[in-house]
Amino acid sequence: MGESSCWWRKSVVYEIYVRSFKDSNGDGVGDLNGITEKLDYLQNLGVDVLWLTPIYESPGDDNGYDISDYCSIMKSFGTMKDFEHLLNEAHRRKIKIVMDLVVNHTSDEHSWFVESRKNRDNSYRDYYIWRDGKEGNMPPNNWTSCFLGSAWQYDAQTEQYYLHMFSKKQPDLNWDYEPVRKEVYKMMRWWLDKGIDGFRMDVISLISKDSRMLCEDSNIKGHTVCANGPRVHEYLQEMHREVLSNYDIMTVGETPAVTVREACQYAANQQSELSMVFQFELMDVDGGESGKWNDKKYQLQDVKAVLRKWQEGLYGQAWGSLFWNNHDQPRVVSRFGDTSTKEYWNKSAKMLATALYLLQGTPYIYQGEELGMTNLDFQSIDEFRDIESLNAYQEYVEKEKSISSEDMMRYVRKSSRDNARSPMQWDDSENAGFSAAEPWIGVHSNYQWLNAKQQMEDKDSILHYYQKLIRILRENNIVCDGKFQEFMEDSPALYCYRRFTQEGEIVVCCNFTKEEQAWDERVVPEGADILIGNYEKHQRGVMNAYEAIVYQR
Ligand code: TEU
Repeated sequence: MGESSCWWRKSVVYEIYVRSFKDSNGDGVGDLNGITEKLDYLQNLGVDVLWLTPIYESPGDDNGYDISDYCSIMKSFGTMKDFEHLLNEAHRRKIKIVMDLVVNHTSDEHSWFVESRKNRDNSYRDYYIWRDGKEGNMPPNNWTSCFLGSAWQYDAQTEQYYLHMFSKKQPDLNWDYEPVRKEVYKMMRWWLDKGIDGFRMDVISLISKDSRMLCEDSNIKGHTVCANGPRVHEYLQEMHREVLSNYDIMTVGETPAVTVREACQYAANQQSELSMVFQFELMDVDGGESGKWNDKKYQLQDVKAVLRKWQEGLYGQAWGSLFWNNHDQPRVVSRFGDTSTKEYWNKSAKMLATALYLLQGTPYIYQGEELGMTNLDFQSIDEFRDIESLNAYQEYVEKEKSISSEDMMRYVRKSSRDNARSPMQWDDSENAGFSAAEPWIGVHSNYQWLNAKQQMEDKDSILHYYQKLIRILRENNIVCDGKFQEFMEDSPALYCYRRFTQEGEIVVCCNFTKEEQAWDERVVPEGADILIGNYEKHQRGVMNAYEAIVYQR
């Protein structure tokens, strides 16, 4: 597929965490018909593509990222008919649907694994990664899973260990075994033939394990060792040849621990693997992935350095994504903005969207971000549902006793994945209009004033600002193609850059602080107009608290 059909470069993606978006049948769990009900809302917002988190049959150990059947729908989400209806209704509104593809691992309840663990001669044995333990019945190496504990689980039935980079109910598939790849490609074609518009590929950078490393200890984390393994590009090129190249779709690779150089291979403009990468370096600026349970606050210079590196590194070579948060990350306005007053909350949420989405790359808006939804205010660990947070609490507070319960609660409220997973706040009725029943996870107590209904009526709302911004992102060639140049790189308060083509240029300036900042507006070209901003009146040369302003010539 040539570059000409890269429609996804001018698209705005909206991520839906299905379980928490809208419950249509009153069981406290979001579902497919709930999404269909809200398509008009999404069309109004102006997004082009919906990425649905996994909707397949799953025991739910990791909220659907543990799949037991790739070709059927999770019962609590609805039926295949409901899915087809959603797809049709979305397409009717010119909205595309991208599905989550989770093929680094399956659930241990998937029939392949049920077979695989039966005996060593089973024809599915090599679908997974089995190894003998080390002497003294120790795991083959010292890797830890992303959710803590060993990445190896002993299985008494066949007296071997299997590898799981995530929970022990998520055994890793063995991509070196050709039948696994064939099965995955077959399943992908099956979904594409139904008419879906692409895949978001879960931890796709981890699929190729270096077999020499599997029995070696290492002093870096297991999932970092596995990232960008020896045959990952070979497999993705094979997948592209056999499946992806036959459809006009978008593919986005979730690629933890990817370098700019690797990204230029995964998502090269020539398109022999994926449409774009989704990388996490920005999420590391405050401890993020490498040690999220802490109090660390970000520094604007670190944010700017990461953005600069990726803007310059991918330009003209490859394509990337722009995101502030997703279903695994805390809420952007709580993390990078200011929720201390309603005024600052409103202004900083708009400023953050402006700062990021006018860069080059496909924007990913996470449900509720367009309302400025905030981190949770849960008081007790019992209110959390996320396996990662619960395991960490158990490990550090209860087992190791290395963190006090009070500190850990603060860290969890800052970094837990559940911050993003509380129910979407639709209105001020009970359960925020998400469900008629008690939701599977608590609603944020601020729903009475922070909700979609209120913001639809309020012209100054974050929602209206997102609508306006999205319209610009979809139409503006400079935003899509322009080269990036930064001003005032060293400023710890202002983020200021220009994007330019031969056609014209835009200049963006954002104040990340509540203090007024002086800005030398000579960088704004003569005759430029204001394209968008979050203050009614902009005072030349002065950036107000959390002000964002964009000029275009
Ligand atoms: O996340 C993969 C990933 O890179 C994790 O390190 C993630 O960033 C972590 O959850 C942050 O705390 C994907 C999915 O997005 C996540 O929801 C799944 O739990 C995980 O894969 C396993 O499928």
